[in-house]
Amino acid sequence: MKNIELIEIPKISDPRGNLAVIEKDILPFKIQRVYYLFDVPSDSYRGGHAHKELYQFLIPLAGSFDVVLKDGITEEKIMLNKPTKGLLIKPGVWRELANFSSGSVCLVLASEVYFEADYIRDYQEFLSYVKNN
Ligand code: T46
Repeated sequence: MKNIELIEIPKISDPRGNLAVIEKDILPFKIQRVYYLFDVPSDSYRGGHAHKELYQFLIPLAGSFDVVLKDGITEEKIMLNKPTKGLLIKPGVWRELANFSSGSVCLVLASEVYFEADYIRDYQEFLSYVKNN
């Protein structure tokens, strides 16, 4: 699917513990906001929306979870389970997050501050939006 990309985060291996680093060239946007999902019950479902302008980079800092992605034509499910592999989601992609493992943490780097008007939270509205854009 276009508008999504799995990106490897450079890692510095060390017997004292590994270090992964995200510098500005890795992402196609300037980070304006950072948030994270934690203490997520395993039967919980998050997302269920798309964004009009927002770029986001999701990193499974701990544990694992599934991300279902829809662009109005195709659908893809990606399991994120490595803190050195993140998922870039560009605008116009519906996302649903589920199957969170115990203790999982999802870190999100975002291109804009929080702005509710950027969300499309209705799936039918999303389908019309992608058809017309
Ligand atoms: C996304 C997935 C991966 C804020 O006040 N500021 C924020 O930065 C965010 C992200 C949320 N909120 C408020 C809005 C809602 O009242 O927190 C509440 C929960 O947000 P939401 O239901 O959108 O949470 P998720 O986990 O379903 O979705 C979030 C992001 O909103 C979304 O952009 O892609 O994580």
